[in-house]
Amino acid sequence: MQIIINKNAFIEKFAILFLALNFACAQAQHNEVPELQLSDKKVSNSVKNLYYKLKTISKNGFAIGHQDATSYGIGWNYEHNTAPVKSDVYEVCGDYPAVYGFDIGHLELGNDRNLDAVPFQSMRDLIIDAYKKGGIITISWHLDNPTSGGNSWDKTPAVKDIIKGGKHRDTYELWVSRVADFMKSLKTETEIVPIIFRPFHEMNGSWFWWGEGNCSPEDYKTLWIETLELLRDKHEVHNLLYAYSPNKLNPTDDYLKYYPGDDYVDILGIDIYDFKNSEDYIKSVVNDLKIVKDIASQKRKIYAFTETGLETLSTPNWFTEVLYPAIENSGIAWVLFWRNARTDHHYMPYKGHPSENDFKTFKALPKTLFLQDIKN
Ligand code: BMA
Repeated sequence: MQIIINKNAFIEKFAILFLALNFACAQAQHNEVPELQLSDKKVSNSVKNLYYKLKTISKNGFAIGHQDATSYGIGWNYEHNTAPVKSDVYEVCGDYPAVYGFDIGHLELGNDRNLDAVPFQSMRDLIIDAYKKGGIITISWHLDNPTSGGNSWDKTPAVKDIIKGGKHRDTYELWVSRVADFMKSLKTETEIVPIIFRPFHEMNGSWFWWGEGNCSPEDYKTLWIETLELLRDKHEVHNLLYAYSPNKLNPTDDYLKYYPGDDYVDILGIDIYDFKNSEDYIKSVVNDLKIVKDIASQKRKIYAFTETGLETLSTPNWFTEVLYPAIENSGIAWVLFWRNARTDHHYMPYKGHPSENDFKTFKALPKTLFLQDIKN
C-alpha cells in the first residue's frame, strides 16, 4: 500500500513537472524574442512591453505615424493652443496617429528649441501625453556638425573627430549627456516612457555629415556603438530601442554596409520618399522592404518603414492607390509620414486638403492602425 501511494505520488509529481515544462515551452514560444536579444539588457519593463506591442501590431497590420503630429500642423501650433492636443491627422479622419515622431536636433547645443523651433519643454509634455494615451514614440536626431558648427547637412567630415581619440570628443560627450538627460526625463507618474531612438539615419545617402562619402563605414559603426554605450552604460539610459534606418537602396547598395551589429540594433528600418514618381517609388518600396524583411527575419528583429511621404500630396489617391498596395503585405510594424510644416512642405493631409477623402478611405482599410486600434 505504502509503495502504491508512493508510486501515485511519483506519477502525480511527474505529471505536474510535465505540465510545468509544457507551460514553460508555450510561454517561450509566445514570447518568441527573448529580452536578451535587445541591445540593452537592462531595459525598463515599458520597453519590453513596447517591443511585444510592436510585434503584435506587425502581425495585424501597421501603425500609422506622423512626425511632429501634435507639435504643429497647417495653421496651428501647440505652443499657442495647448488644450486639447491637436493633430492634422485627427482633424481629417477622427483619430490620432498611433506613432509619434519627434526630432531632438539642437538639444545637443543646450537650446530651448529644436531645429524646427519646437520647444523641448512642450516636446516632453507631448511625448508623455501621447504615451499615456497609448501612442508609440520615435525620436530622430538632426544634430549639428560638431566640427564646423554647421547643421546636419553640412558635409564637413566630423565623425572621426568625435569618436574616441577625436579632437571634438569632449564636445560630443557633452552632447550625448544632454540627450541622456532628456531621455531620462520622459516619465509618467509611474513609469519611464519607452522610446524608439533613430539616430544617424539615411547614412547611405551623402547629404548628412555622418553619411556616405563624409565618413567611412567603420567610423560610422564606431560612432553608433560608442553613442549607444555612452547612453546605456555611462548615463544608464534604459528606455531606448535603437533603430537603424538607411535611405532607399540603389541597385548595388548593401543594406548592412553601415550596420553596427546585431548587439547594437533592435529595429531595422528604411526611409523612402516619393519624389513625384509613383512608379519608381512603388518599385523601391516593394523591393527594399522585402530586403529589410528578409534580413530582419533572419536576425529575428522587428522592422519598419521609418520615414516616407509625398510632399504636398500632389498625386491623387496617393494613400490608397500608391502607398497602401506597396506596403499592404510588407510586415512592417509602422510607417511614419514626415511633418506638416507648411502648405508647401507637408506629408499628411489637413482639413480642406484635396486628399482628405483618400486619407479617410485609407484609414478604413484593414491594415492601417491608428491610436484607437493599438491602444490596448
Ligand atoms: C527635413 C525637413 C527640414 C527639417 C528636418 C528635421 O526633412 O523637414 O525642414 O528641419 O527634416 O525635421
